[in-house]
Amino acid sequence: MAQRGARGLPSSNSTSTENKALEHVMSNHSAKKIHNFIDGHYVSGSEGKSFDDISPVDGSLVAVVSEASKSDVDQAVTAAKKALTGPWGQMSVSERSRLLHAVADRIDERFEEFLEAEMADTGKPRALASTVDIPRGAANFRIFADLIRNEPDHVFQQETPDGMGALNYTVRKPKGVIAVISPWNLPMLLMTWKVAPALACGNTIVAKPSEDTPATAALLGDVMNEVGIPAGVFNVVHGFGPNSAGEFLTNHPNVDAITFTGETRTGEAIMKAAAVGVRDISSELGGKNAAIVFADCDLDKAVSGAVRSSFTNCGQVCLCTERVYVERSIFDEFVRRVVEETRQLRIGTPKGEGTDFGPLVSSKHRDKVLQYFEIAHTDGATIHTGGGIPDMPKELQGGAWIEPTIWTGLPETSRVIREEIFGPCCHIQPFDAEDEAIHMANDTPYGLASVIWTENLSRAHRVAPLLETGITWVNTWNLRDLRTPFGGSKASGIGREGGAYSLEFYTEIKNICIKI
Ligand code: NAD
Ligand code: 6OD
Repeated sequence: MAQRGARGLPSSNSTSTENKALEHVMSNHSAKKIHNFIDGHYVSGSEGKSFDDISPVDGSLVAVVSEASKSDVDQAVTAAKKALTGPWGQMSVSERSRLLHAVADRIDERFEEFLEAEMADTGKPRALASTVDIPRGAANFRIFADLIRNEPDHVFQQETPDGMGALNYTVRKPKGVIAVISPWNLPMLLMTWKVAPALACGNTIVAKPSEDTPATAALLGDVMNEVGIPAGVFNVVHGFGPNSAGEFLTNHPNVDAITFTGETRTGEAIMKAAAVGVRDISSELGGKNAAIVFADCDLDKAVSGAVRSSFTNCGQVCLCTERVYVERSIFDEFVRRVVEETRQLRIGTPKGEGTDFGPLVSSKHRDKVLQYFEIAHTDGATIHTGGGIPDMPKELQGGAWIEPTIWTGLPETSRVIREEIFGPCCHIQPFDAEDEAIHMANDTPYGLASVIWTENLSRAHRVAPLLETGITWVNTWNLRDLRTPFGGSKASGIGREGGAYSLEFYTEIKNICIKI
């Protein structure tokens, strides 16, 4: 958990810190520092404030992070604005694309550093971060570097009364300075999911990573410098949301558009900020995702799929399944087998032998999740496995450890079923009819993702479109093709990103009409 002001009294040492790689890159020495990255330089906060980045594994200090003041955020936005008209603004699409490929290549070359940084901040298992988070960071740059070179403009031949006609054609222009606000659950993956298309489209960026996970964003600044992205094109400010860097950034009048991933309530606050000046916003928000398991499923696949979709990253993926609806004839067997498989998850440290389940991101988040464990108990849930804090060795007891937890027997009205928990838990409910399952799956304010397990193709085609979510997976979970639209319905967000859909958000399309 990031601790505000833990060592945060203003100090006189608020001077600019030139690019001293060792200072911000993770090392084995204590008192690592993470600075803001503004106009191509690492700088401490001008008010000298900082906060602690705490390890979720054992509660130790990972780094001390410089908190950006209002004036630092202003400097970052000013640098980004200026960079729009510098070499970056003049650069050809192919040169931009080449630079983004170079960023991806450099992430690959510095893979271990990114991996260490991500594991230190999040506590997630090496097996996960090394196959998902960091490779996806590089992949995000590659896909948009290629896409921008291949996206066609549109031409409309128009008939006119004089018979001569007119030619309309579209051109794409960058939107300008983009504020990228990202969460802690997949820090590198989700930040680059927005940074890469924004840069591909020629925008400049001020990114504000989560206060809990600042390290990979900080490293990315160094990579940008190494490959020759001009100063000011990519900036990073660290801090919190309200009355801190997040709010200073989204309220800044020279920010042209805001792209946000995080909680629905934060999304509402940011939408209000975006309304001033009529700025565009893309928001990827919370979820309360359902899976429907039909009796005609492949049970082996459905059982391991459900375990994966509920417990990957300790349940901290916005796409994770917290509600599972199972056809009554297979309910008992499904519950028994899911519980059996869940009990085999190996809880441990990121580098521990065979670890596939780490801690939550922070003690603060664990307190929130444990409150729902309490509510489940009060509302009469049957706890099949988990339900509390696991016994951990003494040296890890300061960490945010929690047990993967499975419940049955709750009413659909329980807060455990209605609200996003964002932890390693799921509730399994029986159903008798297809319509009933669809109704229960849709009976939520959220609409991010859903999963169907069935071997009946007609049923899959019939049910999938009826689920009110941005994506429905059939017989799989979290299989991502980066060209496809990604986003949520209802309270899970506004807009779609991914492939050409990202270009819609990150460019201003202009029509040019030439009378012949
Ligand atoms: P959060 O909303 O608390 O914080 C996200 C970011 O917003 C952080 O960087 C935070 O500092 C910043 N922030 C907070 N208040 C702000 C404000 N008033 N103005 C500007 N910035 C502000 O979310 P979190 O706890 O970091 O992440 C977990 C949430 O994110 C869950 O709800 C999860 O479902 C959601 N999420 C959604 C997706 C998606 O693609 N739909 C992906 C990942 C996470
Ligand atoms: O895979 C992605 O592109 C994406 N945006 C995933 C979001 C995961 C939420 O935690």
